[in-house]
Amino acid sequence: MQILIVEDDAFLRQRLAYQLRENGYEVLEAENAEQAWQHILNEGVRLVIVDWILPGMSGIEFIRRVRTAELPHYIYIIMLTVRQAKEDIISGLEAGADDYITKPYHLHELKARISIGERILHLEENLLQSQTQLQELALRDALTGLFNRRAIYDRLQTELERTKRMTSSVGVILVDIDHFKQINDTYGHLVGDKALVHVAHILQRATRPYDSIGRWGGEEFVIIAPQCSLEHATLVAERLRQQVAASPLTLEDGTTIPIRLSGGVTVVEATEEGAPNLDRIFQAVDEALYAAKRNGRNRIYV
Ligand code: GH3
Ligand code: MG
Ligand code: MG
Ligand code: MG
Ligand code: MG
Repeated sequence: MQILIVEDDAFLRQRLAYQLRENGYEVLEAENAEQAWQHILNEGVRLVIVDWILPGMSGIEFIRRVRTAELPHYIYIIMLTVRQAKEDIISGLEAGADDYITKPYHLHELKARISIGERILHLEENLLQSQTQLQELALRDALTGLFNRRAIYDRLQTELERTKRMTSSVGVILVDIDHFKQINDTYGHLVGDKALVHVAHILQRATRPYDSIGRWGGEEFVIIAPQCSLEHATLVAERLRQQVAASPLTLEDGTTIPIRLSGGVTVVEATEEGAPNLDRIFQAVDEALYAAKRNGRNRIYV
């Protein structure tokens, strides 16, 4: 834990810095508010002990600046000052200080108050972490770990925006497992789930890291391939079909279950006028997929 001491009295500052370092803290020092502000911006300081009376910007003004700034993290601020009138304490806290200690300070008490700050900062850290995890989770399909339908929609939207600037095209592939219902009916729903996870892994392995793969519906998967011509997208889809066909699902008892895919492919050209309509794109791959189904399955159509 890094602590920033903002104190213009060099003797006081150095003594406090020494004491805190002795107690295992990493300490940064600033002799005025401007220096302190730079430390916050550049060093990612999270806990500050600040004097009230400083040359230039006062401790109170500094606190107000921190509180009104849009910083990525909360800054825990302890005001440490000789001013001990009730109204001063109130002003300090109202300006945004989290705690207020008067000089001369008692080191043990100061350390106890620093630990309050550490607890608050840890709470914030945990909160941010679980928020990030939730946001990531909200993009994923629970069974396969692939992107879900909404995330794939967003990805395609983002790719299309990028495409407008880069004059490249985006390939969109929709694949659907053939006669998947039969796998469920013959081996049960759990094995059906295994087959979905199995196919998801193959799709992930067989595509480029910057392709986005999502579960579009029950046994349908979408691949968004940036910077990809129609020819190339068709090759990719064909490769996926072949790899799935060549990798049957093997159960624990040795049973092997062949899996086949049908697929539809389309490409969105960068030259296309205006913002391409996402629904129209998915309609195009859907129609291609159903043509592949009608014409015998286990094949890719454009
Ligand atoms: P087709 O070749 O025409 O695509 O035939 P199909 O049997 O694959 O297609 P159909 O749409 O008739 O059946 C899809 C099946 O997928 C029906 C549904 O119960 C099953 N399904 C959908 N989601 C899941 C899932 O999460 N797990 C399992 N095990 N089955 C699912
Ligand atoms: Mg001072
Ligand atoms: Mg199917
Ligand atoms: Mg069907
Ligand atoms: Mg289907």
